[in-house]
Amino acid sequence: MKKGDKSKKLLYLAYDQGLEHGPIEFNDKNVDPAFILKIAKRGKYNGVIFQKGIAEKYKKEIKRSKVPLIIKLNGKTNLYMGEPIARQLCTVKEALHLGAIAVGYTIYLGSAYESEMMQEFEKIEREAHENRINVIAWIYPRGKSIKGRKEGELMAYAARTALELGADIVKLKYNGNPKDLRWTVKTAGKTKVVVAGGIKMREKEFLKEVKDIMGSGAAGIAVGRNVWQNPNPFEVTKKIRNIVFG
Ligand code: FBP
Repeated sequence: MKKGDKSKKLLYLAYDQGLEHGPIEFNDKNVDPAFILKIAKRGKYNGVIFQKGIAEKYKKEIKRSKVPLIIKLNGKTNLYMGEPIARQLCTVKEALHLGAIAVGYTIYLGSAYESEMMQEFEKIEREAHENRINVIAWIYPRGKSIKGRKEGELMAYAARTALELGADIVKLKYNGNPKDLRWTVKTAGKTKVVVAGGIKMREKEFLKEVKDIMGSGAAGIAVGRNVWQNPNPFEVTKKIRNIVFG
């Protein structure tokens, strides 16, 4: 991806929910990372997002599929309680070794541990850029401090934080308001905005949301559950592609 080129559209397939939410979200088919790779390959996704463990264990399948690999460098389970923090679990060096074309890292904006995550992110970013790979910042406002703050404002704050920190791409959650997202994209400057898919919704509603997201100037989406929980992941991918690249 050319730095600062906001015109290139992006479609990523996220599959780190096994760690973040647990296998409760999977069925007999989508529990298998090899099936996810099939969706990503056939759907010509710009990248599939895995944690290090899956990237290691399915190295052969990933290589064979030729799907660009993005490794999420930090994470946590949803059993953890307290102020949100996700620490680094994989290094940039390991990700490069596994063939990653980009790395991702979550910062819980507003958390009592925000500064720790920002500092870890900064080190990762420096190493990634030295090695000429992109860094995607998942920026999710969370924790006690954000209570009472407007979602739209926080979304724009997340985007601006990503720009200030030097992320190439920011992945954030959409508040459902296209006007707020338009402003968010502006605040991100040369950092590209991709929107997370969120909890599984009716296909029609989800596609409408993707239209709004793209209409607001976002670079694309990084979707998980709304694709691999869909009974027809290949079909819904085609529809999403038509909106994102169409
Ligand atoms: P979905 O499209 O399934 O929502 O995935 C996007 C994502 O950012 C994943 O990468 C991650 O596992 C999950 O959402 C985290 O969601 P949350 O922190 O809200 O539980």
